[in-house]
Amino acid sequence: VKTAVEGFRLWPGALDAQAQVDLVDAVFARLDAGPFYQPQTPGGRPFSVRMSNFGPLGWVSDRGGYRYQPTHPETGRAWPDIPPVLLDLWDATVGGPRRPDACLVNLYRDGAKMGLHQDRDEADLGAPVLSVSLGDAAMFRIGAAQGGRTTTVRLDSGDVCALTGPARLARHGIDRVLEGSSRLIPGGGRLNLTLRVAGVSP
Ligand code: MD3
Ligand code: FE
Repeated sequence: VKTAVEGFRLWPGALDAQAQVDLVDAVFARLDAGPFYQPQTPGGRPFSVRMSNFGPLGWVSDRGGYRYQPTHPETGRAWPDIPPVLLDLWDATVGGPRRPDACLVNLYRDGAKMGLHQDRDEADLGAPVLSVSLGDAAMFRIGAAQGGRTTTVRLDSGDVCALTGPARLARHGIDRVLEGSSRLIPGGGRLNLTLRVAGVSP
């Protein structure tokens, strides 16, 4: 896929139908231990996206700012483990010296979207990010870190994308979700799983 950003890689349909069902099962099996919640921006506004995390570290946002922390902000419990199949997918796609220690789980329902932003709360901004889309399709927007022109890419259920090198600091967001375009997610909507190397090397 041609985009404005070098280092953006897309594997359309990387996960077949059965792999998508299995991954949704793996996510839902962990939600009792790490339920979705609605984070707030540092300015005190609620995100329209609901979030949870898997792994040693999870991305959270509240009036104290953006950060990674080892526990769920509402339950105080450790985040559930990252589904092993996602670590295998990391190895098979971006690989590298370090495996991810954080998996942000975003749930888009009822018109939820995500404004244009950069991801820069991770300790090593040289490490890649890997993203898996499940459920309803979404229109994803991406442009260079410095600003300027952006490109829209449709992300369908089972698509995997990687952000490496210059794309790591790209501006990106989700303009809209095509509600009802998939029946994969119980209760409907779109799930996005993002694997990151968030913490410092052990
Ligand atoms: C480009 N999530 O969680 S995934 C996020 O679909 C986030 O939920 C979107 O942006 C979603 O921060 C987009 C694709 C993605 C993920 C991480 C990136 C694109 C990225 C990091 C750097 C550049
Ligand atoms: Fe992001």
